Order: sequence, then C-alpha cells, then structure tokens
Amino acid sequence: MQYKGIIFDLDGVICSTDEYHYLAWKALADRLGIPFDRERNNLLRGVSRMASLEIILEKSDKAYSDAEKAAFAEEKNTMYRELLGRMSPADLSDDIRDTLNVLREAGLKLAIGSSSKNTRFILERIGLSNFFDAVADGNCITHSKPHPEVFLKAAGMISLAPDQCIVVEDAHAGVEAAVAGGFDCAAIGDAKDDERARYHLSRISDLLSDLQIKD
Ligand code: B16
Ligand code: MG
Repeated sequence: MQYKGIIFDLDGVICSTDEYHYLAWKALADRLGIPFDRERNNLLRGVSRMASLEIILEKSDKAYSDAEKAAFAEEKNTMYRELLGRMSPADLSDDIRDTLNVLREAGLKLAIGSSSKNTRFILERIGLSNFFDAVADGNCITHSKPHPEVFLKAAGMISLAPDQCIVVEDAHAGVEAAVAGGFDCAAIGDAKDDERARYHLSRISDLLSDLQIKD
C-alpha cells in the first residue's frame, strides 16, 4: 500500500456537525431576514467561519460593518456550540469507529485536517480526544480550504510528505485543497463525485477495500 498516513476532514466525514452548522447559520439568517437554505449551506462546507458569513451576507441588501460581522459570527458560533454540547460518543457511527480501528491496527498514521476552530471540542464530545496522531485545525492556519495549508500542516505533524498521505473530504473546497497540496483524495458525501478525487466513497469503510487493507 502506497500510503503511510490518512488525513481526515472532520465535519461531514468523521461526524455530522454539518447539520448543526446549518441550523445555527439558518437561525442567524432568519433573524436578519436573509434567504438561506440547505442548498446554499452546501457552499459553506469546509469554508472558514468568516468566509461562510460573507457567503450568507451576499444575499443581504444591507451592508454591515466589520464589528457587526464579528458579532454575527460570534452569535452563530454560540448557537453552534450549544448544539455541539449535546453530542456524545454515541454520535460516532459504528462504520467510522470500526474503520478507524482497522486503519490504526494496519499501522497507518491518522490525523485530522479541519477548518473548524471547534475541532478539539468536537473530538472531545465524540470521545476521540486522544485518538489521532495529529490535529491540524482552524486555529493553526492562516488560509482556509481550498488553500492546502491545513493538510500540509497535518502531514508535517505526522512527518509524512503529501504523496505518502491520502485526504478524506466531503467538501469540494476540501478536495481542491488536497489536490493543490499534492495529496490523493478520497471524496465522500456532498463531494463524492468530484472528479479531482482518486477514490469515491459511499461510506468510510469503502476506504478499506479501495486501499486493499481489508476485503
Ligand atoms: P468553525 P471541516 C469546516 O469544518 C466546516 O465544514 C465549515 O462548514 C465551517 O464553516 C468551518 O469548519 C469552520 O468551522 O466555525 O467551527 O470554526 O469540514 O473543515 O472539518
Ligand atoms: Mg467537511
């Protein structure tokens, strides 16, 4: 097997916090009278908090100051964290848990590469605080996906080159980031059919057969 490490996106790959992002952004958009639906929410996948807010405000006919925008982002994040607080290890699917364990037993280095500044909190909620060999997240980058910075950071943390790792992503912006960084990508969920990805997963455990780790 050509890979020595796997870098997982978090939201939409390891857990379904993407629905909580939607509910929190939707509450803010409704309060401001801005049209927002699940289709528009898909544009926010993998994108940083402030860049997500800018996409939502594109549909507003009002101009807001930087201070107002910062307050909106804070308001959304407070609602989002309240929803995250309800998560528990039961929110980790059997498919993800079993796959992670098989990959670990196969000797692969496992890392997280997420745009989210709430990554540590989420990992704690789902009982994976101490599972990964490295966590690169929104707190340690200056450029959000589709820039490859977060994946390059994660690869550096596990001392591997991009061509020794595969990135698992659910966002088109994340697939773009992986490819731009020189990584092979396995796409799942919203980005499953993205042609830039080398593998197309219906579920995470497909990774085991695609990488010939387990039939
Ligand atoms: P936060 P990922 C991304 O996480 C989400 O997909 C994206 O919707 C969100 O805006 C971004 O994190 C920032 O999240 O507000 O928690 O810092 O998919 O890269 O794991
Ligand atoms: Mg994601």
